[in-house]
Amino acid sequence: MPAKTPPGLVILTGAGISRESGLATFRDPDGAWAKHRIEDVATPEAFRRDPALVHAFYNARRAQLAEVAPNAAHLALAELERQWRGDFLLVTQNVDDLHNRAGSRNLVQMHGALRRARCLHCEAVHPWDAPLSTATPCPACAKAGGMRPDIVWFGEMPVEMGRIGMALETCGLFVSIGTSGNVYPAAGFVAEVADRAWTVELNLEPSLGHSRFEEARQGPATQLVPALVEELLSQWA
Ligand code: BV8
Repeated sequence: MPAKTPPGLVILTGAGISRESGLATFRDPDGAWAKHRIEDVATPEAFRRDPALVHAFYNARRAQLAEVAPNAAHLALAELERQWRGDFLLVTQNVDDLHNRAGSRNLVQMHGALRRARCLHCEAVHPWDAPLSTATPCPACAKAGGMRPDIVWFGEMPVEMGRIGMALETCGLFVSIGTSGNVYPAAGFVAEVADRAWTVELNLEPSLGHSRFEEARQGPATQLVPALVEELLSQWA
């Protein structure tokens, strides 16, 4: 009797999964936004108003990536993807590169990536590790003044929403990890799949949307995620 094909699996992660790697979350008391209001650094208007402040905010976070590494939660998700025999998609709200470095491949960074820059003059996108400023010339069109982080700010459309929508359409398992459930459209995914998928939230504390999940487990990601991966793989080996 062939083993049953596992259901489609969609995993959503937020800043909480990177916390134990040493990256600040957004809304925790010591979070990245404790020092800045969202309106001052993560909107197109903020960038037009004070590009130097916005560049400084992202330059600091980009530079920090060189000092951190994926943790046990990131690595467990990469292992789950390698062994999962059904459809698998990892959707992250995070702009750090820790899932990429952990080996995740079926990965969508729906809010963009710190290690990419985009030119407002010619729309070219470039891998980017250096600091950005208004003086930075675009490697493609050579014009300065238009280089911005390739990050989705508030009021901007998240990327690959079609691919995410298709995965949500057919998933039977939805796992949310390390997100407060503040930001849409990501915070709305659980409601989209509730009628057809088993839904579980792994978070340090109950998120805003915890009651929408069939199960909510509290604890640090580096403990809860490897345990859930082991559970899923033994259930669907
Ligand atoms: C859009 C890039 C439409 C920047 C980010 C009213 C209602 C509904 C929606 C809206 C509304 N008003 C405005 C909106 C839309 C808006 C929105 O949702 N606003 C919120 C604030 C209400 N959304 C948008 O604008 C989105 N775009 O809607 O477009 C559209 C349609 C057509 C055409 C054009 C546009 C775009 C949103 C993207 C914004 N960019 N990031 C940057 O990174 O600097 S969002 C930002 O928040 C980050 O990506 C972050 O990941 C994300 C979500 O935060 P979390 O990841 O959840 O982080 P947080 O700190 O909040 O929570 C961490 C959690 O981890 C906590 O619960 C904590 O307990 C837990 N934790 C901590 N340690 C651990 C842990 N868990 C486990 N283990 C641990 N060790």
